[in-house]
Amino acid sequence: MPEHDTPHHDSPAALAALAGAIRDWARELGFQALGICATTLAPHDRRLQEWVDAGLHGDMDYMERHGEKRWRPEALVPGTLRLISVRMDYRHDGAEPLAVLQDPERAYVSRYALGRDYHKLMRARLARLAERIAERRPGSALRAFVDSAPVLERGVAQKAGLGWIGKNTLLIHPRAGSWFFLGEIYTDIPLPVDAEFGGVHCGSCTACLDVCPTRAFVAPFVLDARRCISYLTIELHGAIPVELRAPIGNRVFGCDDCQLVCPWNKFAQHSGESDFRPRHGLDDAALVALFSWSAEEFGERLAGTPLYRLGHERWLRNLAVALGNGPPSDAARAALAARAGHPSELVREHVAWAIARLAR
Ligand code: B12
Ligand code: SF4
Repeated sequence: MPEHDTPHHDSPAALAALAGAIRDWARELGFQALGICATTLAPHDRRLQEWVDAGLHGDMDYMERHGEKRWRPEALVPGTLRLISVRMDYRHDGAEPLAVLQDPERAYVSRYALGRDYHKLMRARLARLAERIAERRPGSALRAFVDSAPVLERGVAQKAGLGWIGKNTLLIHPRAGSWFFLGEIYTDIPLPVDAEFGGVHCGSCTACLDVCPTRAFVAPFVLDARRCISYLTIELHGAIPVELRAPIGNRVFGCDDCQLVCPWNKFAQHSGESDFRPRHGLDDAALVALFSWSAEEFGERLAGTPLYRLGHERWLRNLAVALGNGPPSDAARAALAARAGHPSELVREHVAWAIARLAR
């Protein structure tokens, strides 16, 4: 019987062979990198705690709710010995981001959100990877996560050798930049671990800190989520603070500025994943056109994309802010006037703000 058919034979050679096979399967499933680490996440545990204690997470209560489950993988999934971290690139060809950002009549949707929701795609792929591992080693515990609140994904990825955490707090790899998603499998298989990624290679560069439209970085490596446009346009449920509306510009869902200026992103690979291709011209759409979508059109067009969970009301909130930041064209004024009596107080207030801005 060949060695790989003796699943519970945990000799170092058998485990090394299994780790090699897992890397091959991951590549076949469309992941660009995979690393393995043990369950100790220091110093990321302490930093997370400091971040939450300082209240920098805003209304994202789930950041504090999970307590030690976030930094102690064994507390989240008892019996966990190893964390398998994977990377999937998402940047696609399409409209040039800077050209869209510089055109105040267009809507900037962050590049990760233009195609199919990555949670679904990556979770399905990770489930397939877990199945293949279980076929080779029946009885193994394998649990997949993608962007799950209880997992400290960037810390795990750094420990597993996938890159360093940059001053913009994103995970960066010297040959891949930061335009990628992360996912994990927690397992009880004592696989050989990879070397953690050594060093922080941002040098004296502060491009990301300087470009941030809302000055959201408290210090290098520390983000005040409450000021980040990604938080304001995606996570925040209520009104966008008035003083932060103008710097949002035409960013209607998320923000990429601190990635667009990062010199390491010159080396980012474009994704070959057809599911991440922009849908409905979202990479370069006119604000007025998107603002005219009814709730039904919003639902039909955006189902299956990350934008869907925003809901029509917050979609209109964000678009109203962007229209208020744009030129006072007749089309923008008419579009806003048509929504001035919207049933939602949230929408009405942002529309009124935008109308007042354009009247100045
Ligand atoms: C909450 C959250 C947000 C919040 C808060 C972001 C933040 N920086 O914390 C908001 C809504 C603002 C956000 C925005 C975005 N997010 Co987000 N987000 C998350 C989530 C769910 C948790 C992040 C978290 O734990 N934050 C808490 C802080 C403390 O942790 P951290 O940011 O990792 O911080 C580390 C460093 O700051 C470092 N650190 C702290 N102090 C110091 C000091 C020194 C000296 C050093 C070296 C390090 C250091 O240690 C911390 C712990 O490791 C993760 C998924 C997950 N479960 O992990 C996705 C995730 C981080 N987001 C992701 C993405 C893509 C984005 C956006 C690019 C989306 C967009 N285009 O709008 C932006 C980027 C904004 C930014 N600059 O971070 C990806 C990042 C991929 C990557 N390459 O890094 C993730 C991993 C989701 C995924 N599965 O792919 N996000
Ligand atoms: S995503 Fe935009 S708003 Fe958020 S920290 Fe980066 S540059 Fe600032």
